[in-house]
Amino acid sequence: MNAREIRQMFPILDQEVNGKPLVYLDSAATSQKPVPVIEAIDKYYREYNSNVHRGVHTLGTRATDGYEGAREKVRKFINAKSTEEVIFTRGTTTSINTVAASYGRDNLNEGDEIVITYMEHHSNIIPWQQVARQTGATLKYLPLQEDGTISLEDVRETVTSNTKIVSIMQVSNVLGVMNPIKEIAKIAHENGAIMVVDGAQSAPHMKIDVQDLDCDFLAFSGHKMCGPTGIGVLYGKKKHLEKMEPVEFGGEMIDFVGLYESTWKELPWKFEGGTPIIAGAIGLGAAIDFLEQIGLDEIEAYEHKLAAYAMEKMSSIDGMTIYGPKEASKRAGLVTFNIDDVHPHDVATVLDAEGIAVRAGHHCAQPLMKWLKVSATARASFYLYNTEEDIDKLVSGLVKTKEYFSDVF
Ligand code: 7TS
Repeated sequence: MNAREIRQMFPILDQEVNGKPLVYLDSAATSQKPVPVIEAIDKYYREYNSNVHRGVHTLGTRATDGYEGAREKVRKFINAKSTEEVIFTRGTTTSINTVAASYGRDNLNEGDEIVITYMEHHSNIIPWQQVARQTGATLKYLPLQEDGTISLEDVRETVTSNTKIVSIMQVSNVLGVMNPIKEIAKIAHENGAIMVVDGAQSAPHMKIDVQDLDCDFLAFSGHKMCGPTGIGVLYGKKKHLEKMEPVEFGGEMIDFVGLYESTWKELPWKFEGGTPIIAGAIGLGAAIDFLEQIGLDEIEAYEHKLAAYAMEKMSSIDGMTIYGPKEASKRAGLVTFNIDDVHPHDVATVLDAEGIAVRAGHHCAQPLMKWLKVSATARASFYLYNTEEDIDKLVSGLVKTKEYFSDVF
């Protein structure tokens, strides 16, 4: 399938916005959904909507098979050893909060350190701030190189025998950098720490092998990888998950409930209190099938090509500042930028009038904005359905933005 054929599988893209064909360049915020994912969810609700893990009736069994079948698809997708290590959550945010509130709370003490970086998304900062406050542990920030990349030398200096948790994003949602997670995990382990990976921006775009990375936990969201909102994954090594306490208590996650004490189900269900996200999981399973049919390596290579093309075209615009590494080979498929002194919200507004959707703001990364010494930026992010033509339209839109604001001021 080429990009044009892929694009046709996303019905939402076939529309006009403000009288112009839609150019969707905000997939880092959320991706669009292809027909097979929409149909899988539709089919579940039309044909076998039922609660899971409880009844013997036929619809209940079909729903349970769909839900647990999706778990096996996720297991294969990230090469986890067992489905016991795959927990369905609401998304990356919930997954990281679960690790912090359970593993963090039980394993951190005064004097222990949690290492994160300046480039993290708020959902990989605040849960650690909270658990640091509760346990007396200290939050330490790994410095960034001038171009926003991480140096392993800095990792070796920052991670010490006091470090208990290292939590880092695999791909930055602002700088587009791809971090050397496997190497960082090795350094973390040499120091007796665990490695938590925020995979929100990597899982949709590249092959992930949790055994090869040797990470202890991995968090990602379905909605950024062609799946529905409201579903995500927490992968954890069984040896950790087995010892961890659930953070939500109630139906579904229990084995025996007494008047004053209760016991939990085995993995992974002890972490899935309440009626689970059944349609979401089934939709995520369909998204994984879709991405694998195209091929994650192919998607990654295609997005690198788009990023290189965008970097080349965009940097030729006068007054353009692009954040993150200049070399396209170090970047994933997104470009964060500012143009002259135009406020990024104004950039996004002018582009929207041209039918082009980009994100403007702090991208839930205020510490990184501070590090970049800006209050906000604009960002164009690409996915498998974007084409060079989309980037050409973005570049024309940016030239128009410049002209518009040079006329105003
Ligand atoms: N981590 C990273 C690296 C992210 O990019 C995001 C969302 C999250 C965590 C949170 O994911 P959620 O699904 O739990 O919300 N990033 C963005 C973004 O860049 N623009 O909008 C959402």
